[in-house]
Order: sequence, then structure tokens, then C-alpha cells
Amino acid sequence: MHTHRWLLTTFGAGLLATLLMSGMAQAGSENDQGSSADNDNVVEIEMISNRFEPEELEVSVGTTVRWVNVERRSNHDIYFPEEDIASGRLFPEESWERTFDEEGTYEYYCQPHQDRGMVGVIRVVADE
Ligand SMILES: [Cu+2]
Repeated sequence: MHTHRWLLTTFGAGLLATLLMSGMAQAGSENDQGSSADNDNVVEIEMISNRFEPEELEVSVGTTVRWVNVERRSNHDIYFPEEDIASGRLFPEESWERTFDEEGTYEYYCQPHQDRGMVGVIRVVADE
């Protein structure tokens, strides 16, 4: 009885620690100015079939965008040439986030597949 409960607690804590650590590993370092305290404001973009889905996205200021690689094997990255911000390679099931704290148009692409049209744009508009 007691042993069983202890095991559950230990496993739970280990799982939590793993989740926390993987979350930290994924958080970008260059783009953390705004630090996304409000995590409810997250919009996802999938990387699938060498495309960003959706390719065009409009969000309000303060939104965190999360790119998720849902491919079976291909890896991709996210690169913002104007700011020289890069995610690094994302393998299947990996993700990367960026919080947008300023209005503007943010064009990006996948460096390995830019010439195949793997491009996207985020439009960040005022929060009303
Ligand atoms: Cu790609």
C-alpha cells in the first residue's frame, strides 16, 4: 500500500521534472524579452509536408506562436532573416516557441527548404 503510493509520487515528480526540463530546453533564448507568463495565449503552426500550416497567421501583440514538427521524418527549422533569429533543427514531435511583443510583419522560412517554398509570415497586430 504505502510502497505503491510512494512509487506513484516518485514517478509523478520525475515526469513533472522531465516536462519542465524539456520546456526549458525548447524555450528560445534570443527572443525571451517578453517572457510568456500568459501561456493561454499560444497559437500553433504545424510543419507538415514541407510547409508551414497555416503559412500566414495574424495574432495580437503578446501572443506566443508555437511551431510543431508533425512530420514523420523530415526536420525543419524556423528562421527570421531580418532579425537573424533561428530555432535550430526541429525533428519530428519537437517544437519551438516565439512570443511577439511588437506589432509588425515577421517573414520567416525554413532554411533547408526555402527554395521549395517553405516560407511563412506572422502579422502581429495591436491588441484591442
Ligand atoms: Cu523545412
